[in-house]
Amino acid sequence: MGVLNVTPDSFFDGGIHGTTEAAVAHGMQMVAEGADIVDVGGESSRPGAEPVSLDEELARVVPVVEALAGHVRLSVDTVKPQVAVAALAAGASLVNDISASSALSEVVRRAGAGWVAMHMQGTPRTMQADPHYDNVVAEVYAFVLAQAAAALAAGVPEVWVDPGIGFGKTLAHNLSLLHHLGELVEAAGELGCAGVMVGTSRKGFLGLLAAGPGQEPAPLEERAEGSLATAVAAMVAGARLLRVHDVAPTVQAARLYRPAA
Ligand code: HH2
Repeated sequence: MGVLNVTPDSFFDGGIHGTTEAAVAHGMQMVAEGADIVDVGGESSRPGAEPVSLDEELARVVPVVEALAGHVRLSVDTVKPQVAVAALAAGASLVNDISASSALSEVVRRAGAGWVAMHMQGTPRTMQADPHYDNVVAEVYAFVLAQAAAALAAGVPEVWVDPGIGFGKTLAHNLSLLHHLGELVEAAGELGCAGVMVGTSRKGFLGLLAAGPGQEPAPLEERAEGSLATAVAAMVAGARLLRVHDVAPTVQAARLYRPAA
């Protein structure tokens, strides 16, 4: 899954694909590089990000979905039911829901589309202030599996679960979730989910790991290696959907895990 942020403030590609034309061109480039899905987002969820109005988000997302429809499977990254409805009508068939809310899963059920249920502690504006868990692995996995079970029981035909790396989590929390990912893969499979999705691409914890103790976090440009390493680790653990900015190298790595034709 290639990331297509049509936003001025996303942490990695904010402002780069700000116009519909630039966003569509970048989407087509990711298709050429081998993305199976393009995830279109019109509201940044980076730590500290401010919410965007409904009209603004619709104006950013819908023209891009319309233009890319027919070229690749499209996902919409939104927490607003109205944006999900409009994007599904414009050609998207997957809703990537970082709030894992029943309002969104109901929209998806009515459309017969797919749904990603992601875990987040708090909201993007405040989530990195002081994340706390008694047992991060148990709590995060129990939450996404419960949301998935409810959606499947309600009749959503395709449900993915995502631990939400970086969403209200410290470095230690993120690493624990990645180290135990195989357990989520197994439980999601038993439940009847489509699979586990993971997004580590260029995130802050990779900057901390690249820098070493006591140093400033490594900048975005120095997080490509960590992004690919964590993508491969997630694939080894059984994750089947990786949300990434760097499609070409991740597709090369993914070919190692695809059954030979
Ligand atoms: N991460 C981001 C956004 N959406 N969705 C899922 N399911 N999983 C993730 O890990 C995830 C996500 C954050 O990254 P990005 O979209 O690149 O940045 P921003 O939120 O600033 O637009």
